[in-house]
Amino acid sequence: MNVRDPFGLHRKSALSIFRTTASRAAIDLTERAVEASVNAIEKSKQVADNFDMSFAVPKNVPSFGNPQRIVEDRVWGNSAVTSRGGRGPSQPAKNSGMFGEVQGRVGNLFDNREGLPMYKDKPYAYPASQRVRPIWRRKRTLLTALVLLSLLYYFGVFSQRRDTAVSPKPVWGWLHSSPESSKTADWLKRRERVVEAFTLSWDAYERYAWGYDVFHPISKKGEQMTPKGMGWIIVDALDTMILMNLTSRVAHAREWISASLTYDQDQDVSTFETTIRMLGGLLSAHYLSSQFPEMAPLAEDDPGAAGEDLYLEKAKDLADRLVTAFDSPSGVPYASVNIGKYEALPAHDEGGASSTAETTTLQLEFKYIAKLTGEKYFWDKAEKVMEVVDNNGVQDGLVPIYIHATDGTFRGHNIRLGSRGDSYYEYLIKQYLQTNKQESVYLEMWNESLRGVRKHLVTYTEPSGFTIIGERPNGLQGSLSPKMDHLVCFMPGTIALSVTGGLTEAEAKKRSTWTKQNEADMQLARELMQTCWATYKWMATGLAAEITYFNIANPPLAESAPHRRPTDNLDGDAQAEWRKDITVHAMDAHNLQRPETVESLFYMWRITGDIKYREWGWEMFKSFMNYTAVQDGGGFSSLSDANVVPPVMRDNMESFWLAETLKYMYLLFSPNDLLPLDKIVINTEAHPFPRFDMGQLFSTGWKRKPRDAEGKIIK
Ligand code: DMJ
Repeated sequence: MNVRDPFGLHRKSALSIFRTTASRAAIDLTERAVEASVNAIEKSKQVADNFDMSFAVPKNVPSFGNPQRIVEDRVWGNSAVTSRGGRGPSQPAKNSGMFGEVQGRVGNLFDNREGLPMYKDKPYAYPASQRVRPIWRRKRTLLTALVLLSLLYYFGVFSQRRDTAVSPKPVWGWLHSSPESSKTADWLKRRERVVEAFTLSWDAYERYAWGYDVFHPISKKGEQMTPKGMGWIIVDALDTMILMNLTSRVAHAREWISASLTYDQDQDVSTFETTIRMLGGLLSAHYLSSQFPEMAPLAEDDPGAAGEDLYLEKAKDLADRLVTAFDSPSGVPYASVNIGKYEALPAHDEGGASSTAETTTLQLEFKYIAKLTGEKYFWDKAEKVMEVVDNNGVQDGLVPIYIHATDGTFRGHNIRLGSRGDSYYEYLIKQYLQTNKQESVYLEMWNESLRGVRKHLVTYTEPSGFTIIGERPNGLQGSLSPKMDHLVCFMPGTIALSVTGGLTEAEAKKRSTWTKQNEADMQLARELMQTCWATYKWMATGLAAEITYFNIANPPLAESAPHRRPTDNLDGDAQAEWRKDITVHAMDAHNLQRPETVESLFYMWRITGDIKYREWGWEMFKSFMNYTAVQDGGGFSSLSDANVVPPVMRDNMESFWLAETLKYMYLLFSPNDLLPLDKIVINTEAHPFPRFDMGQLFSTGWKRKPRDAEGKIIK
């Protein structure tokens, strides 16, 4: 039962009441509605109780007499942010509505925010239950909503009986209207289409699987991953809703987090997935709601309000459980954690080794929570992993995809930028950016790796000359496999980000620091972006496969070799020459609604300003609308085969569809001052965090060992 909006979950009852006159059904349904109101009142009492619980003093509250805290207090006490009052008169009123008005101001807000608010500065003596309204107000809300609903009915807003009718897949008139040119396209209108897609998906989840971790949009069922659920979808999607200003949905999600989310569950969870999605989602919700109160404004989030630190309290609780993963002999985290028992567990396969990317894609999250809480152990443990990995002295910065938590050495020789390798590279450059470019060690490692990628993994396809990043399954001395996971498509955007640091290319070029290498790296980013786009265009649905193979020369062309370049226009018939370069195996033809290509399109648009990246994103979005929508208001599903029309549906909605894919679409069509790229860093699950200075408490606690030109350690 939904306290916020009783009609959200009891819509069927409410509709039927107003359709049927003087019938037994009407009486039954009226009774159900009354029962619903009573339940709502009961529930609100329970929620009130739970709110009390959730604002008990959190575990491991920092000691206020601790010297770390004194240093940080001084730093934060001086910051403009901590001294910021409540919402000022110039700020918009609650629910001020459409996006432009709210978000048009967001860019300017960055200018005045010099630091991060400090969680541990907050008093914990919150008054009890302030986030729950008195019951009489709940009743009034309920009655008002009933009256409104009846009016809507009589005005014909509900044209179908949603309780019984099986509605076909949604058909959007705009999908088939004549194409607009890039110049005349209304990008804000396109962005609204993205919001519509998001709300369709979210509302389906809310209706059919609320509180479940997994959503099957065709069978309209939910499933839990842990006994009481982890909020997998709710927490992952939360910051997208904040950005989209979907206030009532944010309120519902927040209420669930407050009342129902608990980590006291005897259950193993993935260290990596839980960190990037749940910890990342909570931290980013904390960031957006505390720094941008105009977005989806809720009184509970306001500075000084009882619920202000809800997301951060949950994040701290979760981080305390997850951090046990790092308690290995080497400091490299184990693959799983039993969150209820605070106990780490090695992987079940690969001799217990962890995935390299998984152990090195926790750092942004743990460093940010260290900064917010002043708890240095989060920082130290996350940072230690980087030292252990680097002390292996791999050739040319390219790491095998498994690593032993026991002794910190790599297992096997498989090198790739797809699964298990990808975000190791992503977090090198992002760690450098997160701390305002103060930790040059990560830039050095990123540059070494990018040189290694060019030298060992980049080649060109035949006959058209697409640039690809292949794999070395048997190490750098083995052959190059011309296989690219969709996951690799984070690279074009990340390369561009590394070149400009988040500035536009035009701005970066004006700086005296601009080099020929920067030029070459931007060119590589552009070429890879086109390749990723080609993997979409090649498919019958216009949606890329999970894995794509390419036709390459034997031996493969070196990155520096002269080569053809594909045409920019990838339209055309089935016989078009560029199609010969690509193969998709039947077993790889699924599309999991993954974000990496639109993520890169977003970075490429922001950095280069080339409108074609926005257009490609729009085309991709239309393909998702055309081919992944499901019947009866179920939202959207991933596909088991994206290379046939109609596609074979998979009956699963990935949480990153809401957290990442639609968020990047939304940002791609938004004005560029919404989350300026040179002020934030976005985690691998698309959760934005602020950049910050390390301050007096934090520093880089390790140095690279001396190494030769290939990156091997000099003994
Ligand atoms: C997401 O969970 C993250 O982007 C991760 O880094 C890779 N895989 C998925 C999306 O494809």
